Amino acid sequence: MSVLGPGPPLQGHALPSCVAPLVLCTGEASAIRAGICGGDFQAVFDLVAMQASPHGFAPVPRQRFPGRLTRGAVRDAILAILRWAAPRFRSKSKMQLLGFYNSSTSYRVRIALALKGIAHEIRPVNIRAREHHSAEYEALNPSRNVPTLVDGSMTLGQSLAIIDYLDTKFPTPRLIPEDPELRAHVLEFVLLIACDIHPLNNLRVLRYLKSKIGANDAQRDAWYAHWIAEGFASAEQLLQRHGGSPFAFGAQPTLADCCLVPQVANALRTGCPTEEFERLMAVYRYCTRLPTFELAAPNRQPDFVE
Ligand SMILES: N[C@@H](CCC(=O)N[C@@H](CS)C(=O)NCC(=O)O)C(=O)O
Repeated sequence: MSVLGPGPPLQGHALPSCVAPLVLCTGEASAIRAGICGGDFQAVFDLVAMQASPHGFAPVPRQRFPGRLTRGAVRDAILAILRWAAPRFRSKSKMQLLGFYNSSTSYRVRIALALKGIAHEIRPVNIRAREHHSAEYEALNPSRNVPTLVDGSMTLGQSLAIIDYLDTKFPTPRLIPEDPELRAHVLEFVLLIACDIHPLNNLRVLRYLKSKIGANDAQRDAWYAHWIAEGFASAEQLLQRHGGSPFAFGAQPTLADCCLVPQVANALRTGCPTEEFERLMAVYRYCTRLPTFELAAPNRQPDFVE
């Protein structure tokens, strides 16, 4: 008898399907008596250990689990996960994220949602087809850009405001650190990306360069590469001075990783040289191999096109 349901266990929006068999396992003493043992316990333990990993699903420190599996340890772990999961699934209407698969600001929020395991729906808005200029979208977000979060009757634009809202509502794992010094350095790094790099290379700016200033493709690409190179050089220095490992600022993911990964992904997609930025690239490579970050990647989104 297997206690794990089919499919990947760690998708934030699919969590109930992996919690359900665990509920079965805790709720039905008879099932335990009937012989959930050996490999099954190992499977539960692996799931629990993944949930408890530093990549942030449940507030269950990994070391709490003994090397030898006992029913009590597994039950405690499952209950901890359920306690953690309950507020995320209690509300009847899921949060909705309106965004575009290739938008780095939408990608920032998708990473935060995945790290926090918050159930949500993705509602694609095709910015290449100018859907963000529709009256319907403007009613939700007057800035006419993505992303927008809809949570019940509340709508919210600006990726950093959205992540701050999520961080306040679901503080585990915390993405904006509480420690004053760490928080200041994370925000310093984040604002460099969000205020100094990203706006210069945004779709509307690149379109304006071509349509109003008369830049050709090569000039537009040179503009893009210039601001990436200059911005990444500063970001690299910040990480070297204040950063950590394996995430940008140490053992836990923060808002810095939510912003770093999409910005590096954009630079790679547009062919900008990045290898000289060793710390940035090490963090990018580490993060993008993790299941949580993978869930948020552009090619995993419903509106993705090759
Ligand atoms: N500061 C905003 C920027 C949002 C933004 O510019 N999003 C881009 C996609 S990454 C967009 O919607 N661009 C549409 C356009 O430039 O027309 C945020 O962080 O949410």
